Parts: sequence; structure tokens; C-alpha cells
Amino acid sequence: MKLLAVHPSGLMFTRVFLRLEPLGLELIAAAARRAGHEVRICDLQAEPQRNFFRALESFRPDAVCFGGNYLANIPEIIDLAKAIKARLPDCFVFAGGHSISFTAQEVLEHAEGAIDCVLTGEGEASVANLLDAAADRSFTSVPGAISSAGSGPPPVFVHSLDDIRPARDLLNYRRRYFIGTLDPCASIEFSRGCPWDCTFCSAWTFYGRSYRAASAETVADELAHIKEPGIFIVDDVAFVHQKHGMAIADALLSRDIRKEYYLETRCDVLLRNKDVFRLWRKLGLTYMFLGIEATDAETLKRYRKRSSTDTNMEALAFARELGIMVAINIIADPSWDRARFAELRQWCMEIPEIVNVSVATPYPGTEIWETDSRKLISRDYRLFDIQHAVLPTALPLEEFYEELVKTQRVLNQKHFGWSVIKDVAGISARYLLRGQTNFVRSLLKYNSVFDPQLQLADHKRKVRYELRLPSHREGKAARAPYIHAPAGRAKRALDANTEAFLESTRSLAVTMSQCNLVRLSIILHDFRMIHRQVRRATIKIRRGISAIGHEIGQDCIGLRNGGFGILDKLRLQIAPKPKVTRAIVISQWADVIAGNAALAFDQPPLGLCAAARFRDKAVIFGAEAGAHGAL
Ligand code: B12
Ligand code: SF4
Repeated sequence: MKLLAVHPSGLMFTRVFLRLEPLGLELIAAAARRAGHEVRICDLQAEPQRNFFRALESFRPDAVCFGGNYLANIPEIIDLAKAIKARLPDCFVFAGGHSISFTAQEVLEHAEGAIDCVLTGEGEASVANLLDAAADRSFTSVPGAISSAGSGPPPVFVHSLDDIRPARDLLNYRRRYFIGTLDPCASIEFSRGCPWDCTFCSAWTFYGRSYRAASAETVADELAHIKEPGIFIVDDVAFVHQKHGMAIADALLSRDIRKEYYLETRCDVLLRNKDVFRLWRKLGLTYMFLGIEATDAETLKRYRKRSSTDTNMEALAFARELGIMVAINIIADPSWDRARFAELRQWCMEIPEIVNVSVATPYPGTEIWETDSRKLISRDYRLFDIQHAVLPTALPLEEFYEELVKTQRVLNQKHFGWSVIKDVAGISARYLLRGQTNFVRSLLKYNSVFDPQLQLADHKRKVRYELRLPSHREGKAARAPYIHAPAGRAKRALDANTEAFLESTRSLAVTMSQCNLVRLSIILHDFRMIHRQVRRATIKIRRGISAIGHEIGQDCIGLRNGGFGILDKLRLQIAPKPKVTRAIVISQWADVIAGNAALAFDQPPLGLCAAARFRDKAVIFGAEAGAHGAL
């Protein structure tokens, strides 16, 4: 069979800052090629749409598939599918990828027969089966297949990440992929999945909270064959597993492979695995993206980021120490007023990092989609790119965009303004001489892409395809909308120590350093992993240690030690004292639950446990803050 694999066009972000190869689609292409099919790739991020239509004419594919990772690309995919059927009515058209997996049924309906099937989940595991089944259009035996004529069993995982490597050779314009000064840049996957569960993210629901890793040898082989000097590591959270990061580093060192790398990780992972990141710095780690998301504890809690402001600040300090370019993301909430934007600008100007501001957006597959989607002001897929506001804004929409773009511009100029261009003139000239224009162009394109009037105008476009709302009751979260069903620890390539670390962050409510006791309001919830009897509670703590005693008084019980024993102990203490509504527990494993409340700290050093030997009062300190901070 002749298969044309298509990636739709790039979204706003890719017009300025980066453009990266469609790794997922290359894996599908590789799996299909291995099954004996003739495959071509057309990546509309890097080539004009006329190439797609030319390929239909000249290649005359028997099947065309689309990569649907991004919700905002769905209308384009549907329109292209309709255009295929108008030209090649017998062509088998299917789609797969992250976002389309969460919206399969509605996409099939919008496409009105132009898309024959959606293959949900990890596509390389079942694409060969699907192509076999295409002849009689019967997909009921294909795992992950959804079609109007019937669906197959749930999607399955590929046997091992080492099985299939991407068909990089099929891309027509490899030199068009870049990120910042990594120009040209290839992408690679070291691991897949994320074991955390942030409310705004669908990485964990897609992969059922699994975490799998490619072997160090496979990764090193692949890197040895990649020609590009820049490498974008696509992992959701790079180097969660220390040993894995070290093993890849060793394999690269032994083969003397030198590249420049970009990766994304969590602040707590960076702090936990400092040696890994130090070693990777030596190996060429140049850029790091840290998902900070919010600058205050309350919002971090709401996003269930399971990290604290202190951890985030400490991670930034460590990343600076490493001497790499650090970019962070902050999510702008639609409730923000002008003052809040100004505050963010101020904060961002005080730190040296590159700051990216995105807009809080509920996506299918995320928890906030389940709880917030009924408030949406638009269900136009094209606006779901985290650069547009799709929830009601406190400011009039026009003013919200003015503030957003002003903030983004200020932050952009901080790094990419003319004064900086002068500094990077040398680099730019070198790239231009090599014929690499991506980076230089990106420096100049900002204002033509990020413009409040353009963003506002996007809301006024005619809407032909709209997202379908979830069917359950408003405000009530349904079951997590997994694509691959969760299989617990068995599906995580993590050792016991890393699992324990994971557990501790999952139960982590907040950590604070003694000298940074700011007013804190935390809604505690979702400790159900450890214990099902979780209730909500609010703990308010005022600046200063004495203020803590005053604030929480006898309502609060402080306990030291961890382990499951503490659950009983805590409940015993609280049960006969109905007035006790709040508790602070200093816990090794942060495994805390009580009838009414709990606040846990992750792995306090021994000194802190000792300091916590007091009765009926609380201790607040940071896990990494050293042995101090007792009441
Ligand atoms: C790396 C990455 C990027 C990179 C590169 C993307 C690229 N060129 O493909 C960059 C940094 C450019 C990027 C940008 C953005 N990203 Co991004 N990105 C990711 C990330 C972390 C990993 C994607 C990846 O390459 N994985 C590795 C490959 C092997 O897996 P994969 O692509 O998912 O492919 C597998 C399956 O999806 C499926 N599959 C994929 N394609 C196809 C096609 C067919 C036919 C079939 C059958 C199956 C199939 O099979 C593949 C193999 O198993 C994901 C999170 C995630 N875990 O998925 C977010 C994610 C996809 N990104 C997201 C977002 C929001 C964005 C941006 C809009 C953000 C922004 N600031 O503007 C932009 C838009 C970029 C654009 N294309 O225009 C969201 C998507 C949300 C949504 N529902 O639309 C995700 C899910 C992150 C999240 N936390 O929510 N992203
Ligand atoms: S840690 Fe990152 S990838 Fe994992 S759920 Fe949170 S935002 Fe998503």
C-alpha cells in the first residue's frame, strides 16, 4: 500500500520560536514501512500546502494519515481529509495522535465520512494492523481503532520503545527544524509518559500515568546517526529516573557523541537529580524549559503541580549555576486584571530566565476540561492553542489580549530585543553563512505574529467545527479520561527510590523555608492514593513563627514521623476532639490523611524531624531548607 503521512501546519508558537520534526508521525511511518508499505511524509509545518496536493496527484496514495497532536489543527485536518476524498474517493483516510485520541468520535462526525477511522493511543503499535484491515474497512479487531462502522478493543502499548525508531529520512526539509540557536535541530525521545497528574495537562491521561524508557544503547545509536548538531529531547519530564539519565550519558561519553541539547523537566526532578543535569551540562545541555506555571502557592495547588514556590526558586538558582539558558512557563489566568499582569511583568524582569506566558486552556483529556469546559466562551478548535482565551476573562477580551501581548512582548524584548540581537550578531552571521536562516528570522517575526488585534480577530472567524462538551454534570469531574488505561507501577520503568520520590511529591502539599513564611491558603485535596477518606480543608498560616501558633492555635496538631502508622495515630487524636479541624503533619513519606485535614512535607531531613518534637503546634520548613525552622 502507498501511504502518505501528513503533519498539519504549525501554530502561532512555531511561527516565531521553534519548529520541530513530527517525531510521532515518523514512528507511524517507520512502523508502516516495516510492514512492507511504501511511505512518504509531508510536514506542513515546514512545507507549503501545495506540496500536499502535488503528492496526492503524483504519488496517488492508497492511504493518507494525519498527525493530530494539536487540537487547534483539527479543522485543517478535516478540511484536508475532505479534499482528499474529493480527489481520491477510494483513498483510506485515518488520523491519530494526542488530541484526536481524546476527540475521536466528534472528529469522525465533523468529517462526515472523509475520515474513515481514528487510531487512538500509541499509533506505531497498531498501524500495521489497521492498514491490513483497511481493505474491507472493518476495524473491530484493531486495538485503538474508532470508526463509525464500529470500534476495536482499547489501544495497546508498543512492546518496547526500542522496537521502532523514527523514519527521519522521510522528511523533505530537515534543515527547517530549529529551536532558538539550535538551528538546525532534530528531536529524540528518551522516555515516554509522565507519572504526575497536573490538572491542566493531558500527558498523563494519554499514557495512563505510565513511564517507559528507551535503552541507553538505542538512544546512543540513534544520536550517533543524527546529523543535526542540535537535539530537542521531547520527553514530558526529562531525567525523572536518575539511573537512566546517567546510563545514556555514559553511553554517549563512551562513543564521544557531542551535541547541543534542549530538554523540559520539573523543578523537583532537577533538584533531586543534580548530578545527572551537571553531567548533561558537560555533554552539551544548552537550554532547559521548566514548567513553573505559577508564582504563588495557591495556584500551584490548584493546578496540582505538586511543587512549591520554594522548590521552583531553588531549581532556578541551580539551573543558573549550571550556566544554561533557562526558559520557564507561566500560565495566565483569565481572571487576571491589569494589576496582575503588571505584577507578573515586574516579577519576570527581576529574574534572568526567558519567560513564556501561555493562557489557561481546558483541553479534552485534562481534568480542567471535565470541570471547566461549560464556562467556555468559544468551542472553536482553532483557538485552543494556549495563546487564545477560551474561558471568560475578567478584563474585556480586547484588554486581556493587550495585557497578554504587552507582557509577552516585554519578556520577549528582554531576550530578543535589538540590544540582544547585537550580542547575538556573531551567532546570526555564522548561521546565515551556513544557510541556516531559521533562528535569525525568528528574531524578526515576533511583532507580526503576536498582536492583540490579530488574536481578537481570530475570535471573529466563522466557526465550522466546534468542540463537543463532556456529557456529565457541570463542575463535577468525571473519571480521568484515560486513553491508555493506567496499569500502576508495572508500567513505570522507575526504581524503588524514584517511586518513593514520586509518592512524596504526590502527597506534597507545600514546602516553605523558615524565612519565607508568607501568607498561605491551601485547599488540600486528593490524597486518595494513600487513603480514601480525604476531605477538603483550608490552612491559613501567617508570616512569622509566632503568628503560626496564634493563627492555628489548638486547632492544629503537629506530629512527627511518617509511615502508615501515623494515619491511625492522627485519626485517634482528632476523633475525640471535634474542634480540631486542621492538622499539620511532618512526615517522612508525606502519607497523611485525617478526617478533616492534613499538610505534609516531603522528606524532611532528620534534623527537622527532631525539631518537630513539640505538642499541639506546627512546624513549617522547607524540605531542602536545612535543619531549622521549628516552633
Ligand atoms: C515535544 C512537544 C512539543 C514540541 C514539538 C512538537 C512537534 N513538532 O511535534 C513543541 C515544543 C514544538 C511543541 C509545541 C506545542 N505544543 Co506540544 N508537546 C510536545 C510533547 C511534550 C511531546 C510530543 C512528542 O513529540 N512526543 C513523542 C512522540 C513520539 O509522541 P507523539 O507525537 O504523541 O506520537 C505518538 C501518538 O500521539 C501517536 N501519533 C502521533 N501522530 C500520529 C499520527 C497517526 C496517523 C497515528 C495513527 C498516531 C499518531 O502515535 C505516536 C507514537 O506512539 C507533548 C506531550 C505529550 N506527551 O504528548 C506536548 C503537547 C502535544 N503539546 C501541547 C501544546 C499545547 C503545544 C503548543 C500549542 C504550545 C504552545 N506554546 O503554543 C505548541 C504547538 C506546536 C505546533 N505544532 O504548532 C499539548 C497539546 C494540547 C492539545 N490538546 O492540543 C501537549 C499534549 C502537552 C500538554 N501538556 O498538554 N510541543
Ligand atoms: S509534570 Fe508536566 S507532563 Fe507531567 S502532568 Fe504535569 S505538566 Fe503534564
